[in-house]
Amino acid sequence: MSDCIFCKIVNGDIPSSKVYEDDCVLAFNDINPQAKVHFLVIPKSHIGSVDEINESNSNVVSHIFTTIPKIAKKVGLTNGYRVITNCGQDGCQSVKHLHFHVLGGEQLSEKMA
Ligand code: DGP
Repeated sequence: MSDCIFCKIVNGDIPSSKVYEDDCVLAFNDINPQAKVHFLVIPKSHIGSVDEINESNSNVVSHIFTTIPKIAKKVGLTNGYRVITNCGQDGCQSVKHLHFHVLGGEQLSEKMA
């Protein structure tokens, strides 16, 4: 998607602080961190949100969730972390490219909403 910020990060048109990359997944530090450690994990192929996950693209989502614990270990999240994805307007999704926030590095709030 030519007008998608995260597709531009995948393509290298916008710089990012990468924490992990493979053939189908990219993880990079959030520009506006909400915790001591806050990175985003995205599929390289454009999926708009959780609402667009289906039988034909869910393999990359599965891959993301097997990759997150490996990245978490790599960046030192040994005491737990939180994984969040915002979806659509009510979910306050600002970037319309599926992404999973991984937050940690400190005790997080019990509140999620
Ligand atoms: P969400 O509200 O769930 O759509 O979160 C989008 C996140 O993306 C938000 O925490 C800030 C982050 N973000 C937006 N633009 C950029 C960018 O250009 N670079 C990086 N590293 N993060 C970005």
